[in-house]
Amino acid sequence: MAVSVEELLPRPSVMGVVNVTPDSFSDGGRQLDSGDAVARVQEMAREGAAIVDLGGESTRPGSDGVSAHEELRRLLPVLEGVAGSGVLLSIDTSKAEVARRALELGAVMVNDVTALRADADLAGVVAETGVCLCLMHMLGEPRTMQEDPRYDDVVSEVAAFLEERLAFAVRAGVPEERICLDPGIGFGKTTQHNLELIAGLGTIASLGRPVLVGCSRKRFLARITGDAESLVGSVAAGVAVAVLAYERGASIFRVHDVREHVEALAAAHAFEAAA
Ligand code: HH2
Repeated sequence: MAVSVEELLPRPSVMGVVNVTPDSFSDGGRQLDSGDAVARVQEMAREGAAIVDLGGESTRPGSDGVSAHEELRRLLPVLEGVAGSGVLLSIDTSKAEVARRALELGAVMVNDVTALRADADLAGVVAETGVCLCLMHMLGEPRTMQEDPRYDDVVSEVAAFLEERLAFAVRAGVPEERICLDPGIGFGKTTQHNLELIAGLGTIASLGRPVLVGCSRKRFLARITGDAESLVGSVAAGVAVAVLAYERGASIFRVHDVREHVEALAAAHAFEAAA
């Protein structure tokens, strides 16, 4: 496989999220059964997802990591169940061993929330296999990242980080056209930081690579809608923010509610084409 991110996922593309974890913030536990997870992947494809991101380790605020063995135990039955069906899969992992196995089973993208900082072997696996790669910004680590995150200027600091990680990945042998960049909404950011990043997405898009955003169901959406407690944001608020992100240059939308985002982004796309 040797295609660019733009060819694989033209703007706008929806990336469905299927977590096979007992503790994901947004869909915790509901998809632990691998048969259900395979069915959900297929359903997302029917609803218009261009690709489905499969995760076996939660990265929600406060979460601890799991071993590669446990991640693979969760993921393998789902990867095997989807293989050969024609649905494009991305693998949400920071571990080379997990990525290698998922890519052998047909995944076409590695989504690394650590932007190649966690496992020194991951860049080599991506470079060798010729798949696409998402590099995401995160301040700190999931266990502690929401404890008082601070920036002088969140947009320029996140953009500078992504520019540096892009250069690192290219030096490690991953062609630039196979890389997309993600500001990491909710990863070491307050509600205000998240909003400033969405408003400033043009700065990140100007780095020249497609921008992926994941706002779906995140808790800052609950804060915006006046819910001070909920860990899960509303679908309507997520769709609104996705459309605003599209307008500011985002290309790929990582979401749990595929149909709603596909329809809203089709409307936004038609509007942009006519304007
Ligand atoms: N968000 C989450 C996980 N992976 N990857 C990228 N590239 N961008 C994101 O914004 C992103 C991500 C967290 O959301 P979710 O998968 O629903 O929860 P959990 O990590 O608890 O499984």
